[in-house]
Amino acid sequence: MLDNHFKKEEFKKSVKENVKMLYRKTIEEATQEQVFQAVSLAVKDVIIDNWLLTQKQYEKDDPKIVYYLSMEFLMGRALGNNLINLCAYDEVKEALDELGFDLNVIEDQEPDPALGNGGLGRLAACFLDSLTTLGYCAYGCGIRYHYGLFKQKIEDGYQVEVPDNWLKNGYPFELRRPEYAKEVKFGGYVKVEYDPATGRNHFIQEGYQSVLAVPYDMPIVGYNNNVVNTLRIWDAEAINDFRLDLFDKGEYHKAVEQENLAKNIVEVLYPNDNHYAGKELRLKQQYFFISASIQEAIEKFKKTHSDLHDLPKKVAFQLNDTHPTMTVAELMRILVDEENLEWEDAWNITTQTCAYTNHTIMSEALEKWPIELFSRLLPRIYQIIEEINRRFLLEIQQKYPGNQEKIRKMAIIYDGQVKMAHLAIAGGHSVNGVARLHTEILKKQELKDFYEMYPDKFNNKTNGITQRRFLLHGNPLLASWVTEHIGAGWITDLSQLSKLKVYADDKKAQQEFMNIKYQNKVRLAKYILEHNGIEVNPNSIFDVQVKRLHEYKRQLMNILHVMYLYNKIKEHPEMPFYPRTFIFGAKAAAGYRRAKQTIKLINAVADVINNDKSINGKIKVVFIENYRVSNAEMIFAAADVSEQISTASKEASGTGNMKFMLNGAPTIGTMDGANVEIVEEVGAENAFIFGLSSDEVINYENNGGYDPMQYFNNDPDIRNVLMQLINGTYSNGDFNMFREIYDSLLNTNSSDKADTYFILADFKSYAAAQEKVEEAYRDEERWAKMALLNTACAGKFTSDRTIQQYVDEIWHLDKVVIGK
Ligand code: CRA
Repeated sequence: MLDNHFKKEEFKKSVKENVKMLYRKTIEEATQEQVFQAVSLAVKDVIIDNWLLTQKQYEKDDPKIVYYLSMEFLMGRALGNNLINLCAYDEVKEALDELGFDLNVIEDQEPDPALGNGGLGRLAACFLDSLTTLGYCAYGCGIRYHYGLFKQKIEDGYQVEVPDNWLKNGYPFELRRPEYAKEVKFGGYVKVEYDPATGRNHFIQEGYQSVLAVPYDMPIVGYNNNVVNTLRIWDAEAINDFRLDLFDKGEYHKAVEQENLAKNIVEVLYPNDNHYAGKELRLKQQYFFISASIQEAIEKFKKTHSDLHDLPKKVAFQLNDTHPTMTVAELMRILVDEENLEWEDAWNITTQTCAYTNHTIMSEALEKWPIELFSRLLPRIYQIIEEINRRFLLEIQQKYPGNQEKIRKMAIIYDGQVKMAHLAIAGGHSVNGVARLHTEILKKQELKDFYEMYPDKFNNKTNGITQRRFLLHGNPLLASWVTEHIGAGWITDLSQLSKLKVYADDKKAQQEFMNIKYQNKVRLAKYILEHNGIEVNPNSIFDVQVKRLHEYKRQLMNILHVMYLYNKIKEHPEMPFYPRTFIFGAKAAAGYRRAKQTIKLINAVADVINNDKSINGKIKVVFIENYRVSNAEMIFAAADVSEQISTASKEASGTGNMKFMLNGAPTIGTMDGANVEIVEEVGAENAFIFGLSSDEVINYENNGGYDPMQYFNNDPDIRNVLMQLINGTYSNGDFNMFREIYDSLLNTNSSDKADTYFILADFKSYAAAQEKVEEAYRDEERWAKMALLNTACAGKFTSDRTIQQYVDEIWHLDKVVIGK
């Protein structure tokens, strides 16, 4: 084992030295941001030694490698997390104290690398943490967007997007690796040349434009094991030689175009969660990072192996949703066109190497590219997909002779479109969903035909989260308390949390647990006061819904319920009511109008209720601006109630639900996604479940929907709340501000379906569940027990468990020990 521990004096010296070298300043003169840079470099120095050691060990052991291919990695800040995983957090905190700096403030200087939208991107980040902590050889492969997900400002209650220039001051943890640059080609045409010597056709792309993909590596530090893996994100640069060549030929225009291609391609992350926008630039981004990553993987493999038929023994490609599905065709291109393998051999290698994770059944998220666009941008890749499709259709016909319906539903190319999910399923050996219910819906509904044809490919991998970030770093008080009671084993083996169950009825433990929750609420209240100017009462129930804003997640139902409660309090001021703070945090995709209106509604309701003195602060509504990984850690730690209220069947898994549970917040939710498994672990008596089941929802959908009007007509409470959307109550008399939301629920003047997400159908059972929450919270002992049991039963939801299942059932990786 390498002694990676921080010798305090040495570390202080190195920080001062860095400040001097970087800024020509003494540490006393340096700004907090400059100290952040200096500290990060000192930490990186330690990490790099382990990074090198890990590399050496990999060279020696030659383990199988998984490449986790993803358009998104929502890493969150690195400094604090790296210190946690190096087990050096306390030492560094002390060292900085002695230098006159506060580690928390230094951590706050780091931009929050937001190279992802929501759950899918954050899952990728948790997976890298777990892969490394478990000692597996893994690369994350993605894109170095120059602008990550926009920063959210709230102005007059509306969301305003501000560009996230996260690289502005330089990012200390990345390393540029120009020696691994790759050329990626777009456009042009394919020339076919017959080679009489081999009797084979050769396919040569000509007249193309190209960009240079330049990798930047970020270290992924394993917990206390000296393993450091790599997140490799690709930047784009113009290919200079080629440009000069064009200038010579007088093709100025083409040269400039090539420069622009490089500039545009990695400029910005598309801000859509669970939604496919069909933009040409997005397709370019996909091929760009896949081509570079696959070229690199093959090159690396060939350095130490001579036979490409062995690729599946040494390499696994995991496709994080369909965004990286180009992998299948690019690998075929390299094997057939460049390595001269026979098609059948190449196909066997490809399908044994690739595996696909599905993250959604939302139809608007399905990637279908128009043939015209695809074949123009990627002419050779398109030809290869045509051939894959041709052979796939033959297979279908063999299995289901004469069944045109199967062809129509399963073809990879159909109706002028390339269907990426179908390519991902045909081109790999594994298809997995991200929670048990989701996988079952895939098998029975969305991917039924594929499941019938390839039952063995389908499997479930319920998502997980890393406890290192979301408990050890995010909730230090609770983390210490847990360690005091059951030892530190939970940090790498979360199932040990179950040892806390014996404390569920222990008065002292309950009090300590709730006291920690209270302190975390005070911490969040302070943040809210500083950032929102709203004073909240830490003795009120903190009821929290933080996640992307999406209609299916039903933030609208939550705020309508707040309106309903407010009406009740106004009508019956004497009725008992336990004070509640409803906390929201959510970004809406920049072009998602309905979602943005919902943000405005939440803020409008907050304005009215928070300023109504007559209700004595019984309800407060807070919309936390710019919800992101860094403030999420603090929010989960402070939550009493976890809102997981998606329309059943729509939320594939959810991962926020697990972070709340781990931090001791019971769930109010529907039987959707991983909520089902959460309830299974913690017991129905320790959660608040309501609403239609997924079967009921799917049943309605398959039979033409349902009629929300009946609820409007028969339920005066619902009617009142809906009327308030159009009578100016929350809009200073403006009847139109929330008209569209009202219409979406009832559709009085259109033939479109109304209330597609069953808000009115679930409203009353939601309200009833919320009453149960209040009742349970009033009983202090009962609540403490529930909260404690949520933490105690969260063991299943570590991403360490998820990753071990991927390893055992899909990737079959070898464990590596450093210094062995
Ligand atoms: N939006 C699902 O909706 C799931 C994550 C990670 C999502 C979540 O329920 O927890 O993936 N799907 O598996 C998605 O991005 C393209 O589909 C998500 O983050």
